[in-house]
Amino acid sequence: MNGHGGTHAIDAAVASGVEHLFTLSGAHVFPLYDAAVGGKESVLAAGSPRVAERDGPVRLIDVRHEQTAVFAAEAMGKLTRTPGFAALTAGPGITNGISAITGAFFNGSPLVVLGGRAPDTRWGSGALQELDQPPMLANVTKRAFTIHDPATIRTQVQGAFDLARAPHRGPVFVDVPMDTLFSWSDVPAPTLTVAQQVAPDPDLISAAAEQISNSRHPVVIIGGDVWQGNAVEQAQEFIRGLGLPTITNGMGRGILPPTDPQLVTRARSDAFAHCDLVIVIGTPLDFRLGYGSFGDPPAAVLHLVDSQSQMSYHAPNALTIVGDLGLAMHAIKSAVPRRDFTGWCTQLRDLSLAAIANDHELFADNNSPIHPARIYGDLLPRLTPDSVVIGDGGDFVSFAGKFVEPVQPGRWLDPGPYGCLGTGPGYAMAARLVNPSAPVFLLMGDGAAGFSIMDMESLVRHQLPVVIIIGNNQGWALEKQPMRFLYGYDVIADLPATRYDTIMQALGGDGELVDEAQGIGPALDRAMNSKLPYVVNILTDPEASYPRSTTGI
Ligand SMILES: Cc1ncc(C[n+]2csc(CCOP(=O)(O)OP(=O)(O)O)c2C)c(N)n1
Ligand SMILES: [Mg+2]
Repeated sequence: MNGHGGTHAIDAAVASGVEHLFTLSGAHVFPLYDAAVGGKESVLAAGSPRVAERDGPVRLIDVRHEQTAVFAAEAMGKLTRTPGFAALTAGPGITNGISAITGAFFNGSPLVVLGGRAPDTRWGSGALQELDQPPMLANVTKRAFTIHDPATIRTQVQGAFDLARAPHRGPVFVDVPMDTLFSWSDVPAPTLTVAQQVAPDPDLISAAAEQISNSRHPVVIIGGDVWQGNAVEQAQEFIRGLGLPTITNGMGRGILPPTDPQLVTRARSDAFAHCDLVIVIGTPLDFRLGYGSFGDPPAAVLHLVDSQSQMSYHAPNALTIVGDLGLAMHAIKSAVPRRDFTGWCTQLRDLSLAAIANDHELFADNNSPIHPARIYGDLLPRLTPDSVVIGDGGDFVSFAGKFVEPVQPGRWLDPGPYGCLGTGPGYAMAARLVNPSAPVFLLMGDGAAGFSIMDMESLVRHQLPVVIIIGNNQGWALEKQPMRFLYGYDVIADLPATRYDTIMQALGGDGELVDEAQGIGPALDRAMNSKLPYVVNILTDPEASYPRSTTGI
């Protein structure tokens, strides 16, 4: 193909299944935009720039802050299991995207970020935004590199996409000097490489099968790599075939529906206190899982990971199996002789159902001020099986994680272990683009809302209606309560009762304030029926904190 660097980069993206490019305009990456819309003739034929942006070979979605471009691209990778794609202009465009790239790195989300770069011909002379960016990204990507030869853009960008989608998935950063990206070259498209599935070690499979057959109280934890690795069916067969009680986290949520008798997420502390084996599949043994230490004396741990980089060396008791998660689960299931864990599983399921039944008191509480949990009393009955729920915030999102149990995988998005506030509008943008007709609910803390509030305008501009529920407790509750606990007082934790709903109206969307419990349901209905992004700004009790048992430290 003959073209400038943008043409070759976009061609590689399209060959990798990319349909959207998230960005904020910068001259260093203009050739990408030119290729995404199909050049000047296509823009003229489209009749308007907005139509051309939408209907080109790759749809251009422009935002108001680069972090939103990367959050949206990351969410594309999370939801579609195809690498997301963002372009950031040189220097500040790229540094603005670093937190979001880091989040993708922690989440193992497939993502390619293409950065602009000052021209090679001027390098060292002090060109605008001249900065050697890959060293800044090296620590938070699978690979960060520069392409200097226009004739290699096609293959090297293709390589970036192949690497991002190979286990263990994650972000790849590549920058291209302006003179290289604007140069023309004629190169053939390379052949696509398909990552080989790594078969797990058969001896370790036998050892794992023996561990399961010898255990009395095993429990399974399913994490996001099971979803990313396309191993949902194998996970369901493994869990159901062996009758194992199961807890889900991150993008693993929804792999078992709430009605499944094996799902015991709400009995998690009882399960960990009394189990003798924890089978952790596709998620690290990090702070969310007590660093891999469950109960006292600690239970044995079987850890299935998709690549060497995911081994947790701090958990010496763990038997770790590296390889394709689907292959590993299938092989272990076939090797375990018939065991009956029904009694143990039923015990945990009953505890789980009892915890869920207990929620109803808070769900029906009509006292003033509104308890944050009360919102779910009206939200849960409105969630359809295809609804996507996104959390961005502190305590408010912990409540969401507790109460919302997705019916299908790929319908729940949280920021993950990096915990960066401000993911919301970007994640919502991707969720709406991927699911044009499913309801999308974005749950935000009032503090979180401030990080990316201007990108609510991007939702309006791109006609992406989303129901945005702000749990407005007038402060940073997740920091306020720990500070009180440690010092007996708190500072810098209070915020005003800001009218985020009228901000949304000013940005072209719609919204309303809710300050009494009976108003929540009707407001949600109006939001869901609106054809616009809609903020339901709910004033909640500043003193009602999430009953937290882990600190993350
Ligand atoms: C970018 C970023 N800055 C700061 C923090 C620290 N932090 C974690 S939770 C939290 C409070 C969030 O407040 P809000 O979104 O209003 O939710 P609430 O806890 O009040 O429900 C803060 C400041 C963070 N995780 N990410
Ligand atoms: Mg708050």
